[in-house]
Parts: sequence; structure tokens; C-alpha cells
Amino acid sequence: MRTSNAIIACIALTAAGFGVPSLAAPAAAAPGSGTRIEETLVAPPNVPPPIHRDQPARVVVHLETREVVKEIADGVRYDFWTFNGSVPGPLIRVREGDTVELHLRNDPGSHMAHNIDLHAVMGPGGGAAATVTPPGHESVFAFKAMRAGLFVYHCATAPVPMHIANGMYGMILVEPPQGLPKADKEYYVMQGDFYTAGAYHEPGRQAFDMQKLLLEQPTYVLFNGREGALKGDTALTSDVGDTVRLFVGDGGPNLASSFHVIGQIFDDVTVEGGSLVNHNVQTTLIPAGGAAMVEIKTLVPGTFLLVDHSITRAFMQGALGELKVAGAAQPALYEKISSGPIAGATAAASAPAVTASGDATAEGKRVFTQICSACHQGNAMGLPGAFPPLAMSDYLNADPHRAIGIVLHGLSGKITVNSTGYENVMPALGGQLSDTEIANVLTYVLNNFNNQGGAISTDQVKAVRAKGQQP
Ligand code: HEC
Ligand SMILES: [Cu+2]
Repeated sequence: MRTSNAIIACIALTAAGFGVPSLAAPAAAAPGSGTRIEETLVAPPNVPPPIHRDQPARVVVHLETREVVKEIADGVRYDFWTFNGSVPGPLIRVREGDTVELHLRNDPGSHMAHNIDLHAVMGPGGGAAATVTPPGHESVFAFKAMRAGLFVYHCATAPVPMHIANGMYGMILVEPPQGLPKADKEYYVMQGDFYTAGAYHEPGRQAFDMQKLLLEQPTYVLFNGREGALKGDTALTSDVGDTVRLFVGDGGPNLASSFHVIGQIFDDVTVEGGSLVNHNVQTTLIPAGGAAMVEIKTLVPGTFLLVDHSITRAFMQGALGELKVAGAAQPALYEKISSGPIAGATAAASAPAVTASGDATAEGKRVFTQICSACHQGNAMGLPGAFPPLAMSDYLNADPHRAIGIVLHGLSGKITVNSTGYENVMPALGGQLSDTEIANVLTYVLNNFNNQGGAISTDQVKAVRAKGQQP
């Protein structure tokens, strides 16, 4: 155990830079005074309830560092290092003036020593110096929460970037004495960047990649430690008219977050988690090791995407969540009027008919190069996480006839190609390609790129087009 080099001085962003001295002078009593309260911690994205005490207390918090193997994306497993088994660790909620008695236990099954640096602490290493804890040990220290704000905590054991990259971060909210304004819903969202040896969505158990970490080129950028953690059944929810408060943090280790919710405006942003409140904000910048409190009044129903607006991260590295707002439509606030084809724009009316088979191959190749290769790539190998391969595609070869409808009408939703999942949108190309062009490009693809061969005829395409789009 290398405990000797495990202590790292606190990372620059300890509590001192945040917030301003509070109006209420901190109670003069030494740590240890007041009522003793055991804090009940809950898993993210949930948070403990608001505090209604008007007196400081001694709040006892139990954290356990645990090394766990969990899914980071569908079919992809990763060895996470965690506080209490979740990424991020639980949100700790206390009141300004409270004394926090923090018990840090390190699971006997751990391979590493761990510790904790809370940015809410004014003391050496933010607590790291007092909490270096080998597997099967427990450290306890106490600190007075002297400044209100939303603060990151993280493991600060060497190599610090690796402990953070593996998921060792969370947040502590120090409420001001008067509490926070009332909100209907409160959620806890924390972004982090992850570095796996395999490419994005490469299945199986993925090892940590030190080289990618050094280059700051993550494989995944995620909210709450797993792709899809805040989507579908586990999306954040609210009702029309609710005020939603998001405690948003960025664990890093490397990337800052341009946090944005598509189709919403933040009514209030507590900038950097301190005491400055900004209004009517579209995107708020959250530094690595920093936080912001964001309040949204959800006025219109629908599904709203949480993203890092460094948008590649959202759509190609996983930084995507959902806020689902339920309730009656609000046409006075938002209304779709219509959509449909532009008058006179009929499908590929002018496309020349190609008959001779030599021409057919040439045309198939031309269409592939001009259109399909933009997404599926010139070598038809696709792009990991975005575009499935057409080369050696088990999906294509299993049912070449099905591909006619895909090119005509597009494709969306989850599909699996060569045991890798894709969930993206292919646009309908039936409007820009003639039946013959579609027949030729599919025949070209089937007879190249190590596919199984075969042919699609113009008549087959014509028949599928005549049937129209199947639901
Ligand atoms: C704008 C990008 C784009 C273009 C252009 C495009 N595709 Fe696709 N294609 C996709 C995406 C994305 C999917 C996967 C959709 C999903 O995840 O449900 C897909 C899926 C497919 C599939 C089924 C999956 C597989 O790998 O076998 C076939 C077949 C296919 N495309 C053929 C074509 C052909 C032929 C062309 C050219 C005529 C073409 N595509 C042009 C984006 C595109
Ligand atoms: Cu650690």
C-alpha cells in the first residue's frame, strides 16, 4: 500500500474562493456542539429533503469508498471507484454553521487507499489529509460548514486524476440559514469524463486508459456515470408549472461542462454554486471541480434534453439526459403549426433511368460515394457510436429486402449491427433518389465490402415505394 505518497494537497479549488461571508455570524461554539443528527443519504439523482432547522447541528455523515464493476453503457462494463457505490456519490445536505462529522470507511474489498477532499472544508486538503484510508479502515474528521454554497467533493489520493476519472466525486450542499427558495422538484446531476481502452460502445469489460487521460481525450462524457442514467424510465420528471431545481456539478477530471437544457431557459442560475444569482440563462459553464444550481420553471410539456453543449460530447460520447414534463399542451406558449412536403417537389422526378448493368454498377458506386459514404464512410465501416457499418453488416445481409424501406423511408430507434448497438437517425432518401438509383446502390453495397452478394431490382424498390411507409 503506497499510503506515503497518497496524500495530495487539496486541488486549488477548495472552499475559500466560493461565496461571501454570511450575514449570520457562525455560532461561536466549537465543532461538536448542538444536536446530533445522522444524515440519511439517498442515491442520485435524488437528494435529501430541504432543511428547516433554525439552529446549527452536528451532522454525522457515513461514506464508504467501494470499487464496483458496473455498466457504463449498454453492454459495456467498467471498474468504477465510488463513494457509496454510485457515481456521483450521494449529495450531502447540511446547513451553514453545522458541524459535519464525516466517517469515511474504505470497503475491505478495495485495492486502493482512498480519501476525501470536500470543497466546503476550510482545512488542509479539504479533509484529504485527515482521511487517507486503507482498505478495511475508517477515518473520521469534523469540520464546520462556514460558507453556504454547492461544493464538489472528490477523492484526492494519488494519482488523483485516476481516482476522479474512475468516478470518485459527489457534492455537498451547504444551505444558507434561511434555506433555499421552495422548489417543486430537486435533482442531482453530475458530469464526468471517462477514459476506456476500447472505443465508444465497444462491448465487454473495458480497462482504464491512462494515455487517453493524459491527452484529455475521453471515450465517454456522462451525466451520473452511465450513458442513459437519466433517460427513459429513469429520466428526470416534472409537471407543467413546476419549478425544478438542478444541483449540477462537474467532477471532471478534465472537461468543463457547457450545461444546457434544450428547449428551456434557466430562470435562476447560482453561478459556480456560490452566492451570485444570474437570470434568464441559456447555457451555464461549470468548471471541472465546480458546480451550479439551476432553476427552471417547466411551462410546456415534452421531453427536454440535458446536454453538454460542447455538443459532440452529447451526441457521440453520451452526455445526454432527459427531463420529461407532463401535463396539458400549452398552445399559447408553444405550438406546432404544420409540416409536409413543399408543393411541387415530387420524388426524384428528373433522375435518369439507368438500364445497362455496367452503368448500374457505376451508378451504384456514384450514389454510394455521393450519399451513403457521408455517414457510413467511404470504406463502409461506419463510425463507432454513430453510423453502423454497411461492410460485412449482419443486419443488412440478414434481410437485404428490408434495406429498401430503410433507404426510402429512413430508420431510427435501436438496432444492433455486428453485436454493437446503434440508436441514431438515418434520414429518408426516397425523395432524392429514384427507384433505379436505390436498386443500384443496394446492389453495389451487397456485392462489395465483403457482403454476401445478391441484387435488388428497380421493380422491387417500386413495389416497396408503392406500399408507402409501414408504421
Ligand atoms: C445522414 C447519414 C446517413 C446517410 C446519408 C445514409 N445512412 Fe444509412 N444509416 C444511418 C444511420 C444513423 C443508421 C442507423 C439508424 C438507427 O440507429 O436506427 C443507418 C442504417 C442503415 C442500414 C441498416 C443498418 C446496417 O448497417 O446494415 C442500412 C442498410 C443503411 N443505413 C443503408 C444506407 C444506404 C444504402 C445509404 C445511401 C443510399 C445510406 N444508408 C445513407 C445514417 C445514414
Ligand atoms: Cu480514491
